[in-house]
Amino acid sequence: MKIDLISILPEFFDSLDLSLIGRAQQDGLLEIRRHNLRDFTSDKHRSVDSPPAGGGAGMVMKPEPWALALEYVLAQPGENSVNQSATERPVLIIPTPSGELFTQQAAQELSEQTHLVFAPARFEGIDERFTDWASDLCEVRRLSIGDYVLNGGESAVVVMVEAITRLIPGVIGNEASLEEESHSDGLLEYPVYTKPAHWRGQQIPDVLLSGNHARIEAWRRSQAEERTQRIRPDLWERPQSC
Ligand code: 6GU
Repeated sequence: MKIDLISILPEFFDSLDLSLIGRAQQDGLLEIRRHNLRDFTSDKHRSVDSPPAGGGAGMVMKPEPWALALEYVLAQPGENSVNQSATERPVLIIPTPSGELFTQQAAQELSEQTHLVFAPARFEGIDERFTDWASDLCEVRRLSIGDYVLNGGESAVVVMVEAITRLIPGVIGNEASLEEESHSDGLLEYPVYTKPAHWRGQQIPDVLLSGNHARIEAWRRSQAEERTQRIRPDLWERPQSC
């Protein structure tokens, strides 16, 4: 998978070179490229924002630097082993608190794509005409990571890239763990324990020491269901995927 990140703060994404995502890049499973939006300006001050049409507080990002940056990343060929199908449209992700909710299902869908471009805005957002213009070149998705407001979309990009790329085969070492974690089956994950069996006056539930795998599985399922009903009744009421 090829991922382009366009921002006025490209250093924000340095954490993506660490740990499993860093390794996946070294292994050629993933190619993450960062671009400074200001490189696509032509004025002396490299300005990317301007006051909102119609007045009001804050500043709005001008569409032209974004359009030039998007044209640039779409014209770049992928490197060696990171292949891209010519038929598949790239997906442009615009992080915004006014977008649709980024869920595990969205992460799964996006993990099956070959080329993602992220356009995180600062200030009050990007001129809406950029989105309309870009939809001729890409599939555009406006996504929010939750019902709260961040100073800019960069931290949301780090969250989304991590959630998406860990679903690419080979990125995390232990693929089986993907099936058991929270949200993969529409439920929150069951509680987990490790040795020692007695710790500061608390014990591991007996069933986990029984060696009876069917009983252990049934116990975990009922714990996951109980936890989901108690902590996230909204998830419980939604139809479950498995
Ligand atoms: Cl994607 N961006 C910003 N700025 N705030 C957010 C968000 C995104 N998702 C939730 N809040």
